[in-house]
Amino acid sequence: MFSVKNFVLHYLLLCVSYTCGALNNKRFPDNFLFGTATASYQVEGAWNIDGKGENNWDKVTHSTPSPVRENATGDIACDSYHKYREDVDILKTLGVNHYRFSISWSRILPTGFTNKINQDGLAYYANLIEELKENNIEPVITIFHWDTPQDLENIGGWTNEVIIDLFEKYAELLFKTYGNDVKYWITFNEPKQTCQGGYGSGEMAPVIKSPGIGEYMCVHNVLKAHAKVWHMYNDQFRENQKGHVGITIDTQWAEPNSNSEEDVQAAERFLQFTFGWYANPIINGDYPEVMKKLIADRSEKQGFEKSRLPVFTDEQVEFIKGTADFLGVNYYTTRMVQHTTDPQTMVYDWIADMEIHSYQKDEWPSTASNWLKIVPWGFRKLMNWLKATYSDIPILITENGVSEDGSSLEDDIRIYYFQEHLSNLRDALDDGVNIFGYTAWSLMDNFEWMKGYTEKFGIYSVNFSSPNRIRTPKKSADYFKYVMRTRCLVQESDCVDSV
Ligand code: PNW
Repeated sequence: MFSVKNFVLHYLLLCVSYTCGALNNKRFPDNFLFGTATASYQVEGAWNIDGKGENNWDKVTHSTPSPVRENATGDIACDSYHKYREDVDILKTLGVNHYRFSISWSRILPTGFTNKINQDGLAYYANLIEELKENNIEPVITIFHWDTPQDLENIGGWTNEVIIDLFEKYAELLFKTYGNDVKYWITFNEPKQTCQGGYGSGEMAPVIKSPGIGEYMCVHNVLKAHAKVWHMYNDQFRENQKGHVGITIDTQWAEPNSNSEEDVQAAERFLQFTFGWYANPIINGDYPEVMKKLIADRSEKQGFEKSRLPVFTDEQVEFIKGTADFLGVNYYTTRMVQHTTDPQTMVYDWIADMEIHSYQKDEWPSTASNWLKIVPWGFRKLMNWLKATYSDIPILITENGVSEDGSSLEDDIRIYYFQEHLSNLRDALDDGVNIFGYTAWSLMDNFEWMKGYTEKFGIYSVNFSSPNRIRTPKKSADYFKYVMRTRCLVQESDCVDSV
């Protein structure tokens, strides 16, 4: 169990195994939010219960052959649909300030349209919100975390612009129903995964492979939908509900491979293509110049009549500009980026369009997820890049975490990951970055998309073979609890108050 003595010992041991910097010993400010996150498809289960409609992840996980590891599905997952009270109890035990979860569109609107409103679905989230509020936990709600109603997916999903108005109607229903109790709304979680994964590389639902075309069409619609929802909230709800509407974007930090001008520019290009693709329109009104130019040039060489990157009209630029009250940021890992000598001019997809080469260093510790090497300093660098690039927009860290294979509840690697990342985050606060909260991914082990249940991100473990999905704290839950209580990363006698 967790004790200060164990903690010191433990940290020293971890430092033998991994490279440790000195941890920042300043307390986090009193008003800084700490929480944990989940997403509807990953935890709820009850995929066809009480009137929920089918969505794209139901469809993909039920297809044969299934693209998901071990043919796993989210049919039951953590069964949070039935066990939400227990989830809130756990959150209370941890002592978090907020809980980030997402709403399943097809649980509320089974067809995606407002022709049919599922009252049981509405009641589920009302109960969850009430339970959270009673325990003084602030709900932070993601409106869309990748689960598109299948009826809409059938007609092209996010590549068909009809979805924009339907998404607005869905969001309007959420604001009307829950808005008095919700201060933080996130329109989309990681449009890169929805769009590049869903319609570009085909590695995520709906598993459409249309590289260089599909992902750009998808993002164009996502950005318009985001802006419509922000304006609708701003015009109709903000005055009474006084909440904040943002979007969550993920990126790895891009570290230049050398300080040559070419590598530095390549790393900046990576960030503009990965983060700026969404953040630049939302903050400044349009896609990053470097993206517009490169994709237009490459499209021309490839024989396209116009750029594969769709163009916003002046009116759309004005409409999309300034539509985030805060940025949600998901950070997990870092890549080294260098200038490429092979720009693959005739290949069209988002990765080739960047014209870079990237890799991760062998010496960076890795985990159960092959893409996730542990690079805590990348977090601080990313925070400083965001401040420099988007002039002090408020930032909420909406995800940060690490996986293991579930073989032990002694998840030292996760404690190490949290300590080092939170320390870098605390450094970023010292650097003057405007960060108001941190959300760990994830509250509990859950359906990790195409990896099924083989990669565990939870600070609570879930026994997926027990009928009632028993939750058990891992060792990191104790550390997390300690940080929530003390707002400090090191042993209490070494903590200093923040000024
Ligand atoms: C996030 N990357 O996805 C998602 O929002 C979660 O639903 C998911 O469970 C979690 O991360 C862990 O995978 C990401 O390559 C997937 O940097 C990949 C990356 C980042 C986030």
